Amino acid sequence: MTDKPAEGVKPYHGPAGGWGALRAVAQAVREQMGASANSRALMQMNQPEGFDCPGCAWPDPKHTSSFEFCENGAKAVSWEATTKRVGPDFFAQHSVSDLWAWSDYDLEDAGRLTHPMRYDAQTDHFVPVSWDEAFARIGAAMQALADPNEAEFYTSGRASNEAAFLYQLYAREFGTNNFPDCSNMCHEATSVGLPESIGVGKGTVLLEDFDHADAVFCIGHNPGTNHPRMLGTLREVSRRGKPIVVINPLRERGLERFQNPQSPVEMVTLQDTQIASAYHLVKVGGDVALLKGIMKALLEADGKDLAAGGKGLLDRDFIAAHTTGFEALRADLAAADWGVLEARSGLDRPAMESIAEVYARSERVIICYGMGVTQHRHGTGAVQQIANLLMLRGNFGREGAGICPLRGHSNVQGDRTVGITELPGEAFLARLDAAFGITSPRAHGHNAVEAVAAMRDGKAKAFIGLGGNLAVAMSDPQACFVAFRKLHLNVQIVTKLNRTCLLTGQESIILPCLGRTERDIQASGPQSVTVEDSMSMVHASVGRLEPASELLLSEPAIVAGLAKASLPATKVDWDALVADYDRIRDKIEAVFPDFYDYNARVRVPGGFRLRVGASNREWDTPDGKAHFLVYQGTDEDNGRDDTPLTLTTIRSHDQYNTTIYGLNDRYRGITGRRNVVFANADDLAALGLAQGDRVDVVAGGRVLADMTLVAHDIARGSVAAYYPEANCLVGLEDYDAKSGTPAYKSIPVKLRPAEAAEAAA
Ligand SMILES: Nc1nc2c(c(=O)[nH]1)N[C@H]1C(S)=C(S)[C@@H](COP(=O)(O)OP(=O)(O)OC[C@H]3O[C@@H](n4cnc5c(=O)[nH]c(N)nc54)[C@H](O)[C@@H]3O)O[C@H]1N2
Ligand SMILES: Nc1nc2c(c(=O)[nH]1)N[C@H]1C(S)=C(S)[C@@H](COP(=O)(O)OP(=O)(O)OC[C@H]3O[C@@H](n4cnc5c(=O)[nH]c(N)nc54)[C@H](O)[C@@H]3O)O[C@H]1N2
Ligand SMILES: [Mo]
Repeated sequence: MTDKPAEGVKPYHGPAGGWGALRAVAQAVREQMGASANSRALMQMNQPEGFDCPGCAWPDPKHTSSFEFCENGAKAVSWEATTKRVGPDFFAQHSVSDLWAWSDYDLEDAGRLTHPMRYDAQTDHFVPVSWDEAFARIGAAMQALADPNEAEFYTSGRASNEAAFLYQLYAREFGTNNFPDCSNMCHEATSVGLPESIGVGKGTVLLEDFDHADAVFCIGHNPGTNHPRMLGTLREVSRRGKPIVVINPLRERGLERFQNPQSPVEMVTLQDTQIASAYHLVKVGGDVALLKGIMKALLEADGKDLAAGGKGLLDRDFIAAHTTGFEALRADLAAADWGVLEARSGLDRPAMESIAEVYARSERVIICYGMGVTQHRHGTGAVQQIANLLMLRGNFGREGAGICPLRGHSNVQGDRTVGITELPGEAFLARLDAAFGITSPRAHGHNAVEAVAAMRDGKAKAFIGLGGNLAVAMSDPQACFVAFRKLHLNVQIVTKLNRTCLLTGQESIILPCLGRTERDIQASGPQSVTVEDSMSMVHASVGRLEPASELLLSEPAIVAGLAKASLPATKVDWDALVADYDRIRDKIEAVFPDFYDYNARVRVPGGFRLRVGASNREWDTPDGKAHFLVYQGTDEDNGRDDTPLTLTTIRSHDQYNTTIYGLNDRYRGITGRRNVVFANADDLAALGLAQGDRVDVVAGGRVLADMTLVAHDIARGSVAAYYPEANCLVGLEDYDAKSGTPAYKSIPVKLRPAEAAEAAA
């Protein structure tokens, strides 16, 4: 079969970054902000006195003096600082049924929400409502619940520490630990897996460590799109001549070549920098097998070195002094069969040996990883194999070495730190109770999957979303839609309209809030909020733009309003806390001792770092040691006989999770469309298919209909499609049993000619 040209598909051969990135920023700014004064906002991003970029959680260089350019940060800001507005007129014009037919892109592109709105079922329109009435209606519905555990308190990771802390206080005083959180769909495998391994569920490196690393491994993340400022860091590693080993089923442009928009020389001379020194196309879902193969090769090489009279390749002092479980790991690796590891990982033994060789010869190694590792049925196991690999050579707690999970939302890590968790520990709850004179519930609550299941089963009746778009982000949108429509109360605290807002139940209310970029003035004057990045650095963020509407309230103010209305006998002085966010920070400090001198330390430019024990070889585990942990077998998804292909879901270059900025995916050569499936040309040939063919993607009884095939540089046996469109292929029950993370990136599928295309023919 020969490949047909497919509309909107043309391979991209340039570097990431460069003039293409600058052009894309100019276009985003023009479309969303016009010539408005808000364009200045871009220049205040990630400055000591400015606001924290809502784009990602990659840290800022210590002494940010000049604006650090980032295409996708600029898109995120212009999307929030848009001049388009969605107010009462908009809702009078469009019924909810009409809006439901709009695309996710069109819904958010309509602009910033300006008024609190409530759903009127008689007319099928959202109608304006005063803040007082909105709070009163919500309070009445919350008080009408038979049991506080019928309420779900969802958080998306943009909420500041201050907003998130008040939110968890509200929910716990109300009486539940139901905290479904975007983290449950993201790095939960890290939050659950790393504490068992090293005693802390966070990364252990600082940005400065990249200046000292002798090798960097990048497993399952796509920084050119999702953490663009990280490419500047990787570029420096590459220019120091240090290897960067990439493990990813797709050849991602940003991990191959980068033209730094910060470098006048590269921009003017059109030179670029090579990023990956070796690029291994692992099979989708094959990371556990690959990591085991690398460790097996390392142990074999170590044995040979010892036999030849060498010192061996392991850090035996570290293993003896700091760890348990080494012998069990060694036995598991010895028993692993090379043939199985090769089949499951898609890489041959020499490839795995070559990775082990780079690892063994590098004194100091950092391993970075993202969603390609966590979103599998074995996500926690894969994270723990990364920790094992690092421990074998003592790559924890020294300069230039450690583990670096790439966090998603700009404050997803901070939200967790200040108490957004469905599994709270007793010590924390006791301190919270003492600080406020309340009695928090002790029973553990729902995570994201459990929350949707409870709503579907009629056990949860109220949902409050502090940001996010859960019904679209979660697995199985059809099940989510049914679940949300059963609610007695659906409250969405958001900046823009999205599909979850349109899932109306008995009482449905949209509460518009200030964004990061905007001024937040309370009784005591202008306020700052604080956030924690991927490297546990806490710093302040101050918005300076004119709010999108004078009716907007800040997230802390909205949470306080909800709490007062839902809890007539509340013990908390909500108004005093909201009047001056320093008081919220004082309370955070009272509950979390790591935040000592919070208000003073956060006023130092650059902020401060929270303690991460493992960064100092202090293991906060029950026995005070780090643990090698065995993963039995390889994984259950790959190489199933009946499903020849495994589908992974990925982000395009023009989206922020469920927010679709545009229809292009520049580095993957896609223009003007998202309904494509990337596949290996040899797999297509073997299946009698070709690029340009229209297919249905089938996973059991689930179908993603009428997609166009694109031949791509992707591992054999692997196919990829965009999130969230492909979420209909993932069942609510498809998740990692240890962490609850949905298996968005290991979906066994088959392809068949599209029924729509056949019907048309
Ligand atoms: N511009 C922009 N920035 C963002 C976001 C956004 O949507 N847009 N989202 C934010 C959020 S919440 C998050 S969590 C992060 C996400 O950042 P990433 O973790 O980079 O997210 P993904 O696009 O899901 O892609 C992960 C990468 O994993 C690879 N991959 C897929 N399956 C596998 C596998 O089985 N094994 C391996 N080794 N690799 C695999 C894919 O090819 C892709 O390159 O980015 C954050 N930043
Ligand atoms: N198939 C598949 N599914 C996935 C993933 C995947 O890789 N594949 N990734 C998962 C991951 S990593 C994540 S994190 C989730 C994301 O899940 P969510 O966090 O629920 O989704 P977002 O798309 O980030 O939320 C976007 C909405 O947030 C609101 N918003 C934006 N800024 C603000 C703000 O400042 N304040 C408030 N209150 N609201 C704001 C806007 O109204 C916008 O519509 O999706 C998960 N789903
Ligand atoms: Mo995420």
